[in-house]
Amino acid sequence: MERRMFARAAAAVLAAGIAGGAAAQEVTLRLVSAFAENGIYVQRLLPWVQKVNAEGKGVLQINFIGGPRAIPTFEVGNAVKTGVVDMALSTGAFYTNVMPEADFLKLTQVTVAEQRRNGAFAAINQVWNDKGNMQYLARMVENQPFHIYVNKPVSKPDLTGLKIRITPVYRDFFQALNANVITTAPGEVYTALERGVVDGYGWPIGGIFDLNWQEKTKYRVDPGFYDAEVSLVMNLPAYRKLTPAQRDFLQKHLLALEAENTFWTKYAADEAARQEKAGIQAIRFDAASSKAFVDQAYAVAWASAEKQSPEVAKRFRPLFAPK
Ligand code: 173
Repeated sequence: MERRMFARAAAAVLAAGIAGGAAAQEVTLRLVSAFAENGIYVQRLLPWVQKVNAEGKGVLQINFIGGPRAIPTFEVGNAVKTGVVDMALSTGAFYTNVMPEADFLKLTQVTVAEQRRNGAFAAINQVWNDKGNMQYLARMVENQPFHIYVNKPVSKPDLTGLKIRITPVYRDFFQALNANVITTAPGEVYTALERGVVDGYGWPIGGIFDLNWQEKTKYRVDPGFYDAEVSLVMNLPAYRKLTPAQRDFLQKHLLALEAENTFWTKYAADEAARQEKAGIQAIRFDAASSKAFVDQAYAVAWASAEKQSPEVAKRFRPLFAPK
């Protein structure tokens, strides 16, 4: 090629590159939720999305597609992994079909801020990148322990003879307590209770009113155990395609979202009071049994984690341990 022609061709390629770059300055990310749209998690996420969109003109926009009607709860993880959607609000228990490690995040006993400081967040991302083709973006729920809710009284930490709705969060622990377990998405809990298919269910301290489960709930077993993990995850190639400006913008807003997690402590107390008002009775054990109950919950879950993914469980455990 003659020198001048080459220069012209190079200029054309460069111009196209700049034009392409300019067009790529605003990206729109498709977001779905594995949790119901009218539930507390999505209700807290939507104002954040609005803020991102208001401040992200020309940089980054988020298009909220919807909840489990758009993509069924247990399929959301694969949708993120394969890039069917760019981003999702979910919990690890809903995508153990992508990697068993997803469910380990319920075992964190330090704040997400601390997880970012102590290397837990980076360690999580290494696994999420390698095994899930995902970027773990932000945890938007903290300080929401799980509980057992039942319609038959229990007097000790023993679920013998009871059919309990679960997700992977509760499976090993409730089985260790002799329950018969049935896995369902949150969207099927009400009907399962109504039809007597289950005698109870696992759920965090907050949110049972969102799907009217209080109508079908008599007791809550205390204390709670683990910490509900609800997070934003993103398809890894989509994340890597972001320009530095887009990534910085997103990161700033993800940290702002996490900074609002102080909300959950008061919400837990408010929801417990609301349950009491609705006639849901707390079943409490003595101090020694309560401690044994919580200790057993963690022991059973870590034993299961170490069996499912020994190397990752070993890496996570010291990083998730209380300070
Ligand atoms: O559906 C569930 O009970 C569950 O696994 C979960 C996890 C995090 C928050 C709320 C529910």
